[in-house]
Order: sequence, then structure tokens, then C-alpha cells
Amino acid sequence: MVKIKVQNSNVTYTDNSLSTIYNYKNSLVEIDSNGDYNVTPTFHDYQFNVDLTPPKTGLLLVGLGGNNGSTLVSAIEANKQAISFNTKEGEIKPNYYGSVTQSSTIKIGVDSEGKDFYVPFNSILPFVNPNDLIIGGWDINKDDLSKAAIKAKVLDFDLQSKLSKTLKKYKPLKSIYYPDFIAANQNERANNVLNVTKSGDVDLNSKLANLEQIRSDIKNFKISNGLDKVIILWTANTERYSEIIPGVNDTASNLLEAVKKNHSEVSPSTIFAIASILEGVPFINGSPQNTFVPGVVELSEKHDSFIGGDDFKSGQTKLKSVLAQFLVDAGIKPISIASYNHLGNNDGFNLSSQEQFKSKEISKSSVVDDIINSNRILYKEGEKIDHTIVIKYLKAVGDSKIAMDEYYSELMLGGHNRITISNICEDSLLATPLIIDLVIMTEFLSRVQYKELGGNNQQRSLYPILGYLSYWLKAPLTRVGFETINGLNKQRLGLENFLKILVGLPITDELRFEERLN
Ligand code: NAI
Ligand code: DG6
Repeated sequence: MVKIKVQNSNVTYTDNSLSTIYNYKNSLVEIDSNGDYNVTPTFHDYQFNVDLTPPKTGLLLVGLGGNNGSTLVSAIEANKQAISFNTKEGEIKPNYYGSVTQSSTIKIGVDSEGKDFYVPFNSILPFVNPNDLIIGGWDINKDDLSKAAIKAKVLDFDLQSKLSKTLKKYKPLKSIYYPDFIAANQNERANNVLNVTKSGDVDLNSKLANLEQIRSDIKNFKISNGLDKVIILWTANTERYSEIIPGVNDTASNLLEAVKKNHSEVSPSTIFAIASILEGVPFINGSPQNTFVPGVVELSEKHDSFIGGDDFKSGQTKLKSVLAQFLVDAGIKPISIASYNHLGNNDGFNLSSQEQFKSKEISKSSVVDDIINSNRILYKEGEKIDHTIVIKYLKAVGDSKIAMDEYYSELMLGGHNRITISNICEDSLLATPLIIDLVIMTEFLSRVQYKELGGNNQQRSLYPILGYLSYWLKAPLTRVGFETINGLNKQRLGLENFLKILVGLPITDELRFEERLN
């Protein structure tokens, strides 16, 4: 793997660490009594330190036996073992297309002729190689991953067959099942449940014991695999929202008390998040429900334990967060967006239930809010666009999700513009590379420390809610008091620039003075 070394006096390398000083510039804007904008430049000097040794990392998936879980393990095993397979179109070699960290590039400068110079994203700093991840996890369904992959109908038959022996070795741990949180139609999958009474009934009065069991599973996984670090990611069914109740889940201590009291609003995903935080293990939520109730956020702050979410931003929403930004930045006014999906996988089956659909509807709808708020010429304060989300379960199409979108916008002098998009692809082959990126980046971000120069000189980790993950998430969890950023280009720019400053590169701009000045 090539290495990038920047000749910059602000950068110091040792064998296994990198230290960089960065002057962070911003502009504070205030509106004075005449309505004029007063802009004051602000400057802060930070020293960043990066541990350059990727640790031996384990990944625990909640929902290991689902379409995403089985596809992720299959992709990693196929790449690790270099398994090629045949389709009607010929031989396919394994790859990680769709993963930003594995298959995209970053511009680091220009060559001597002034041409843009790009390097693989994962060469800018040392990241964990996905092929080295040790994977395990939980599922309420007991099928090993060979059976799960057959049920998922995502992979070509030849690849399923070639991976069968390997996938049989992956067996999900028993998981927590509180039936009220996922669709009733999932009940027949639930044959690998840890909260059952002696007579085999689901036990809803053992939430503290469930939490302890998950903590013990995490510890065992770490020890038995000799791991330095573990990351946990929820890719299980979408749950309904938990009601936020003062005294129950509004603070960290109330939430821990609510677990002891078996409160009905404590969801399985929240138990997993609490267990992760108490074990000091990062937790990422790939589904839309409000796992991160205020009590979980406070707990993560208290323990300085990383969290990130919510809901993978894979296809339709990713495009929306580019297209809506393009329209608004072009001065065109979207007035309605209609988004339809139909899909026939188990995710779609679960989402055919109203409460679970609602969770998805919220995360899919919120994605244009910051874009609209950025333009007060087109939109008045508080103005919304008509935005509708429709998801239908259609068994026949399996994992090949169909997404259709109509963007209806207002042009100059009363004109209108209607853009219609249709997008069909295997949902899990879009989502799985995102899981890889989320895990690789979470692990990396947990190796970054900083201090503000001239401040109290204390080394800190990043704030526990990992905002740099937002590129991959539909409804990015955001620090209280700050605006959520949904625009995909802004999200990517923030992440890319953060990596660049860590190695002493200037942040991305497209000024191109070499060409444009005399
Ligand atoms: P899936 O339904 O195939 O897999 C979910 C798995 O979770 C199932 O095996 C189920 O048995 C298991 N499960 C349910 N409750 C559990 C619990 N409490 N503990 C452990 N396991 C549990 O769904 P798929 O397609 O893998 O998607 C997973 C999640 O990712 C869904 O919430 C989906 O909405 C979300 N998502 C998926 C995207 C995609 O493009 N595939 C994109 C965005 C989000
Ligand atoms: C139907 O919308 C199923 C969902 O789980 C989506 O597949 C998933 O949320 C991906 O949505 P998007 O909008 O990012 O493509």
C-alpha cells in the first residue's frame, strides 16, 4: 500500500503516530440593528494525534442472519478468500464496489503538469482492512449464514455454493425479542431468543438480565478472538419508535432504572446501545428507530463512548440528498417530492406494518430539511415542501427494490420542471458496502485525539456522536443544539477534509489559480 507523507512543518510522524497542527478558520455572522451582516473571522489552533496502527478489530452485527448481515459476511469472505464465481454474464471477481473507503479516491493535489492527482481513499491514512474483520453477532433467528444467504436470495447461486461451507460456520447468538417493537409478521422468525421463561414463553420481565447477557457476549467475543477493539452495528429489523417519557428514558440514570423496572418503552436496540456504551464499544444504528433516546445520548457522553446513526442512506435517499441540493443551489424551487418503493425482502415485510413504516417514513422525510433551510430566497422561515413517502411490500421482487421519485419544481415566471427517476437494484448490495464504511471509519475515528492549543492542554477524543459518519446515514444523529447536515456533498466534504488535515494537506478547494490567474 502506498503511503502519503506531506512535507509540512506542522506534521510530525513517529513510528506509530502522527501529530498535526491545524488552524481552524470560520466566520461568525451577526445581524446588526440595520439588518446588515457583520462577519468576524474566527481562528482556533488544534493539535491532532492519530494512532497509526490499525488494531485487530471485531464486528458484532445485531441482525447477523438478515439480508444485510449474510451479504456482508459473504462479501468479506469472498474478498478474503479471493473467490471468483460465474454468472450468466461470465466470471465475476470479488470486489468492494459501493464502498467509499475501499473503492473511491481522494484528490490530494496536482501533478507537475497541473493535472488533478487522486489516491485510493484508504491510502490516505491506515485503516482496518475489511478482510481482517472478525465477525459475529446476534439474531432472533437461528439459521446459520449459509441458510440465511439462501433465504435472502441476494447472491448468485454459484457464489452461494462456493461460500456455503464457510458460511455454515457463522451461527448467530441468541438475541433479545420484545415482540411489540417489530412487526407481528416477524414472529415466526423468532426461534433464537434469549429472553424466554423455562416454559419457552417470551419473557418481558428480565431486561436487566438481557442487558447483562449482551455485555457478557461482547466480553466473550473480544476475549475468545484476542481482539483489541470491537464495534457493534444494528442491522436488525426496523423497530417502532419508543415513546420518550420524562422519568423513563430522558436521562441516563432514569433509563438504567427503567431497564431494572422492565419498562415497556425500553426497546431491544436501546438495550444493545446501553450494553455497548457500558462496555466502551462503539455502537452504530443502521435502522431508523429512535434507539438513541436522550438517556442513551447522555450515557454515551458520560462514558465517552462512541455512537452513530440512524438508518443507512443507500439509494433513493442518497440521490435525494444530492438532487434536492442541486436544485436549491441552482435557485430552482422544489415544491413537492413523491418517493415510492416496492420491495419483497424481509425488511419490506416488516415495514408493511404501520408502526415500523412510521419509523422509516420519519428518517426518509427529514432528508431535505437543511437544504430547504439554506435558501431564504426560495423558502420562507418554516416553509415545507410536499414530501410523501410510500413503501409497499411486493414479495415477488425479493431484494430487488424498485424506487421511483418525482421532483416537481418551480422555475422562473411560473414555469415548472418535473424530474422522474426510477432506480432498481439489490437493496442489500447497496447497503452492505455502507456497513463496511461505517465500521472502518468508526474504528479510525476512535484512534483520533486532539487538544486545543492555548486551551487547557487536555487530550480528548472526538465528541461521542460521530458526525463524520453522516455521509452513510439518512437521519444523522446530531449533537443537541446543532443543525443536522443531510446534503451528501457537504457530508463528504467534511469527512474528506478532516482526513486531509490530519495528514497535513490543505482542505479541498477548487480555486485552480494555476490555470485561472494570469
Ligand atoms: P432483514 O429483515 O433481512 O434482516 C434483519 C434481521 O434482524 C433478521 O434476520 C431478523 O431475524 C433479525 N432481528 C430482528 N430483531 C432482532 C433482534 N432484536 N436482535 C437480533 N436480530 C433481530 O433486513 P435487512 O434487509 O438486512 O435490513 C436490516 C435493517 O437495515 C432494516 O432495519 C432496514 O430497514 C435497514 N436498512 C436497510 C437498507 C438496505 O438497503 N438494505 C438501507 C437502510 C436501512
Ligand atoms: C424500503 O424503503 C426499504 C428500506 O429499508 C430502504 O431500502 C432503505 O431504507 C434504503 O432507503 P434509501 O432511501 O436510502 O434507498
